[in-house]
Amino acid sequence: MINETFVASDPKSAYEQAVKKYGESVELVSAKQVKHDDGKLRSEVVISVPKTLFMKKSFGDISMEKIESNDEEMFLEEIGELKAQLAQMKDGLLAENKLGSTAEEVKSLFMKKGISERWLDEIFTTLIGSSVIEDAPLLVSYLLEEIDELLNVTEEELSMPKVMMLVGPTGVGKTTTIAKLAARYAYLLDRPYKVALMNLDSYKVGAIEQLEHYADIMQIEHISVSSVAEFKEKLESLAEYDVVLVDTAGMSPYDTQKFIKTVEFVNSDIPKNIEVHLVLSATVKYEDMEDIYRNFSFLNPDSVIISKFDETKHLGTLLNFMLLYKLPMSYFSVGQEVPDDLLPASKEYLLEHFIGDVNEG
Ligand SMILES: Nc1nc2c(ncn2[C@@H]2O[C@H](COP(=O)(O)OP(=O)(O)OP(=O)(O)O)[C@@H](O)[C@H]2O)c(=O)[nH]1
Ligand SMILES: [Mg+2]
Repeated sequence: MINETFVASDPKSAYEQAVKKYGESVELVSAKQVKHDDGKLRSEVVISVPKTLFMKKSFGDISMEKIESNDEEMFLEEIGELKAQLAQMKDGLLAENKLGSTAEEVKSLFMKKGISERWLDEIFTTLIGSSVIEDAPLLVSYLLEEIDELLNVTEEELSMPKVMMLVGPTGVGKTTTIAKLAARYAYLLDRPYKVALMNLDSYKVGAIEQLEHYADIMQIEHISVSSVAEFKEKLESLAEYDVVLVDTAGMSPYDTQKFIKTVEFVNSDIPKNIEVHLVLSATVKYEDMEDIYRNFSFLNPDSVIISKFDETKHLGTLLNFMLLYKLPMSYFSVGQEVPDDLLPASKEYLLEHFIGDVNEG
């Protein structure tokens, strides 16, 4: 695949240029706003297309053989060989220093619980030769400590006015979590914070009503906006609010148009600090994780809110996501009740639940 950057005054036009050139099947890699030398902000959208399509669209029908010179082919072949050799060496190392049955058992237990072999192998290679590797309880504690060290938690910080935007796949609990956060900030902390709720557009019938309903019950300001200009304007009018919680429509990782639209809001030049929280269900499937990360990462999430903790005992897949992508966690949603079922993120809580699962074997 080849990446190509398209530049325009806004991300939507930049993306449209890409679609015009390559068709609807372009894969979005990133979208951001960049200040150019002339001082103007422009949007850069990076897309990825198969190399053959790139050649065809960029150089017309010039024979591919000419472009793919012998040199390049040889170079690629050499890289391929080197890669294969490296993989062989790594396998050899692990096989040679055979882990031993205790370590193999612990490894397969963690793998069964959802932790990736790649991550485990990295840790085990550093332990080969040490006594830790022969003592199962010690080894389990060691692995848990490693996990604990790699996890990150963001402190709840409300001293500066801010906008918190919740994004994430469909149905993960964004709107419910917004209601819980609103109640927490407005009524449950050391002092009442001034909170407003905002809906970005209404992609779905009933989406606005759901948030409005919570706002009514809690007697909190609720606003719905449908354009970036309106977003900026409303935020200016909410200048004296401590927190503006922004609800967005659920996005399938493949719904490029919604991403492009949301990027425009995230990157807009607004008067307040904007924090993007990716809401991820604890029940996330291993095979969906990578797509979710790849697509939502271009909204530059500051942290992850984990929802539906109560719906699964198996947290390995989720832990694996946190270990791989190293995003800090901000809150845990542990049930449907507003406002009770919300906790500030805690490593202890996550690890305790994971250990419970590991102990069950
Ligand atoms: N068990 C459980 N259910 C939850 C939790 N959080 C939300 N839900 C439920 O999940 C369902 C969807 O919640 P919403 O808040 O509407 O999810 P959403 O992400 O806003 O959905 P879309 O806007 O459609 O993308 C509702 O039935 C919620 O009650 C949780 O932590 N645990
Ligand atoms: Mg919703």
